[in-house]
Amino acid sequence: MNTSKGFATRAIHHAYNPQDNEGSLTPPLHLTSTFAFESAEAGGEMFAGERQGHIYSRISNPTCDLLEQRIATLEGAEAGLALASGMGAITATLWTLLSPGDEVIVDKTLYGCTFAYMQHGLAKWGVKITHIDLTEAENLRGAISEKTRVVYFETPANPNMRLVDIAAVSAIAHAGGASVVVDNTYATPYLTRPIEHGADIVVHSATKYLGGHGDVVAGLVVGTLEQVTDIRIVGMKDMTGAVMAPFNAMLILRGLKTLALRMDRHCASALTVAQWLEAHPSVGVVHFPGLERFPQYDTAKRQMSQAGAMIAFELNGGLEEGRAMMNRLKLIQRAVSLGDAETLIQHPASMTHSTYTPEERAVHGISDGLIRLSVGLEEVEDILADLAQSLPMPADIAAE
Ligand code: 3LM
Repeated sequence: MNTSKGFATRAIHHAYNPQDNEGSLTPPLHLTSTFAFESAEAGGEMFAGERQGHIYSRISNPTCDLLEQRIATLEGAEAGLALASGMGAITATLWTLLSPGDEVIVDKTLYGCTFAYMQHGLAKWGVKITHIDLTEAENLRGAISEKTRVVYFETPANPNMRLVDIAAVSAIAHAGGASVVVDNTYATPYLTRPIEHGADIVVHSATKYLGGHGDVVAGLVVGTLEQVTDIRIVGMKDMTGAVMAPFNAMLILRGLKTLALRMDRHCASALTVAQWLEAHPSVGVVHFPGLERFPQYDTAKRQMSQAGAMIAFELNGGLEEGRAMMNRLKLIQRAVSLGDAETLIQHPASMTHSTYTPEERAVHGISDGLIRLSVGLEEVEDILADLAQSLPMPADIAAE
């Protein structure tokens, strides 16, 4: 692992030398499903794990392999794995780590499909899912038992921006014999590297900031070589088949080259937008780790190099006013997903988190009035102008 060079340099160069490929500056795209063995014996040895090499692209592929090495170095991990989607990464990981009778302790808030996978999927196969408030790491001490195999959380959490102290939770989880899996989609390794804080495995929806251009669905996992090999062979190859297409690996490799540059711009604009929203008379609460009033501002300072570019907020007029505001937007696009060049807005309760029942949303801290904004790469003045023309002023509300 070459960690002597800086983050942006490794995102561009790590593990590739053009001279190994006839000078081709861009790494080759290996569009192949299968690989020819030099001899019958060599093929047999590869299947037996006695010889290195590619066998079939549901197990490994050289283009995906380069991406796997890049994400591993950026996260400070030993090894990486490329999968078909973020959900492919999460499910392949958990199908590998868990058996019936095991328990997973998860934070109160999760992305909607991760919540559905756990509640409707894993639970059906005899895995106990226990939600606790992991924003207070000490809560884990009372909840963990010898059945707890995995502690799982997102930080910041989708959609309400809760932060989990990775180091504090990891220390308690490890003392209790559990592994820590962190979904680092919102922060990206540019802002937070969970393994440096003690986590064991990191999962990503690479569909978001890592790809960065809204043109590909993809997922990644990093951990030790042993963990990643298990997830590759059990979770990816056999249990889900959720393998990344080599072309998609190229798109993510391209995205990674500008990750640092894009994140700096995303984060600077989001801070401006969050401060502007906080000062707006129609806006109630703004959830953004870069605001001093954010309840976990100190955790953010310790764990994130910048506050990210996702903002959740509520209007004083609640859901009805929020929907009307979303419909008045002209530049900002009404769409789920995040981390794209375009600024995106969505309503979690009816969209990304509609996999929760209304009662579950109430328990898990996802209010009906919450609106989620993914601040894009446009000129921040244009983003603010669109928000300004769409947000009601108190006088408008009084007149309605
Ligand atoms: C979304 N999120 O709009 P894919 N982990 C996190 C995520 O936000 C997501 C995944 C995993 C959204 C997608 S909602 C229908 C659209 C924190 C995805 C899953 O499988 O690559 O989509 O990742 O919040």
